[in-house]
Amino acid sequence: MTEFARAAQDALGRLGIELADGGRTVPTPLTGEELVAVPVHARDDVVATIDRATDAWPAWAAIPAPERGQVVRRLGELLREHKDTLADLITLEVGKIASEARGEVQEMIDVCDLAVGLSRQVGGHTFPSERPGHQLLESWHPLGPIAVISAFNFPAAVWSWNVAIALVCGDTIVWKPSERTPLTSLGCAALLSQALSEAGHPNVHQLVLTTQPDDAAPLLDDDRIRLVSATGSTRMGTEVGPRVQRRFGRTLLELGGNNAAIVTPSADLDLAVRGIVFAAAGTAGQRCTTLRRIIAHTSVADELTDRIAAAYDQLVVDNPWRRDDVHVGPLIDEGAYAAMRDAIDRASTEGGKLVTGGDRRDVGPGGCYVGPALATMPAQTDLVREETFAPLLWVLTYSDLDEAITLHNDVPQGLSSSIFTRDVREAGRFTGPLGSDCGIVNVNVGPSGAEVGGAFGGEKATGGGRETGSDAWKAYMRRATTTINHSDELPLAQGVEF
Ligand code: UN1
Repeated sequence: MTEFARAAQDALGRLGIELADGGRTVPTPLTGEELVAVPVHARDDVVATIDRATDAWPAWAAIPAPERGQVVRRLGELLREHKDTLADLITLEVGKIASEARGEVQEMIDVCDLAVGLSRQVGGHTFPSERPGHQLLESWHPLGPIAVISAFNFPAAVWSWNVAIALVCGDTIVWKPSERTPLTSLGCAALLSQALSEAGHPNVHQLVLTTQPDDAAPLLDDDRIRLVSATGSTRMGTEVGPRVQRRFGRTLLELGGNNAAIVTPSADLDLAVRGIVFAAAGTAGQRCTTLRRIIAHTSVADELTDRIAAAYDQLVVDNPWRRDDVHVGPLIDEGAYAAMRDAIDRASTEGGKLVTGGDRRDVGPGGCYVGPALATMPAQTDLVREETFAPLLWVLTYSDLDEAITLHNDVPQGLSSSIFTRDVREAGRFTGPLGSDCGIVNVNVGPSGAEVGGAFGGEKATGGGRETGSDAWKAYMRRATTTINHSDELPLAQGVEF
C-alpha cells in the first residue's frame, strides 16, 4: 500500500468509516497512485435513495426548524473536531494545498453557524390587507426531497452550503458528488449521519456514488425530487436545467465562470498583484471563481504584467502533502493540462504571447503539475471568452473605463468580478447598475474567496442560482401566501360585488 492509500485509510478510520472489499479505486492527483476502493452505485440504488428520502420527508418536515438546526450545530462541532482529517481527504482527492483544504472545511463550519441562526429566522412577511378584518401573510414551508450534485473542486464546502441550509429548511437530501471525490463525500456523510443519529433522527441524507451519468438520471427526472442544486460546467447545466424544468422541478445552478479584474491607473499595484496572484494561481486555477482575465489600463499594463510574472516565478509548484511551503498543487488530471496547453497553443495563433508558465513541472511520475500561465492577448477572442479550467490568466488592455466594462461583460459567463482602483467614481461605476453584470462584484479584492454570509452565484451562463448567505435559503423552501378572514363579513378584493 502506498503512503497516500495508507493516509486515506487512516483518515477514513478516524471518521469511523469501514469500506467493504470490491468496488473501484480512485487515483490521487498528487501522484496518480490509487487510493482505497469505494462502492459503485447503480441506477436502482439511486431510485432506492429517492424512495428513502421521500419516505423520510414528512416526519423531518414536521420537526420544528430550531430543532433541525441543532443537528446542523452538531455537524459544525464534528467538522471542527475532524477539520484536519477532512482536509487530508480533500488534499488526497483534489490535490489542494493544506491551507486551502483547511479553508474549505472552515467554510463548512461557517455555513453551519449561519444555518443554525437561520433555523430561528426563516420566515415571511405580513402585508396590509385591503379588506377589513383580514390578514395577508406568507409562510415558508419545507420543499421536499432534493438532489445535490457537486463538482470535484469544492468537494465538501459546496455540499455543506446546500445541506446545512436544506436541513434547517426541512428538506431531505440525495447527494451525488463528483466521481473523483468519493472519500471526502463518505467523510462528510458519516459526520452528518452521526449528528442525526445522536439526536435520534433517521438518516435524512443519502449519498450515491455513481460513475455513469445515466445511473444518476433519476435525480433529474423523478418528480419526487423538488429541487436539483447542481454545480459544474455550463455544458452540464444546459443538460440539467431544461431537463428538470421540463417536469417543472426547480433548479439551482452554479456553473462556469470567466472572472475578470479591471486594473485602473489609480490602482494600488502592490495590493492588485497580491490579489491577482492568489485569485489566478491559487487552487491551481480550479475554482469557479478563479481569475481568468485581467483588463488593465494601458498605462499600467506592462508594469502589472511584469510584476505578476515575477511573483509567478516565485510560486512553489509541488506535491503539497505534509508541506506548508507549496503554493500550487497538481491539476486534477491530464485532461485539464491538455485543455490548458491547447488554449496556450491556440492563443499563439491569435497574436497572444505567453509571458510565463504553462510548463510541465517534474514532480515525480504520475501527478500533473504545471507552472501557472500568464499570457497577453491583443483582443478578447472566442478563446478568451471560453472558460479553461486551469491556471491560465489572460492580460487584455483598455484605454477608457467604458471600454473596460464592455470587455468585462462581453463573455457568456457572469459569476464573479473585481476592480482594483482608488478612485471612488470608478468603483461606483463598476458596482453600479451598468457596471459588472456578475453575481459577485468586488472592489480591491480578487474575484475568488467569497465569505458565506453573502449569496454566492452568478448570472448568464453561470446559471442564475444563489447559494449560502443572504436569502439563498428561499430556494430550499416553498412559499405560501395566506389570507385569513377573522371578521363576520366577506368583502371581495378589488371591490368586486357578487
Ligand atoms: C467553487 O469554486 O465552486 O468564493 C466555489 C470562493 C469559494 C467558493 C468557490 N468560497 O472562491
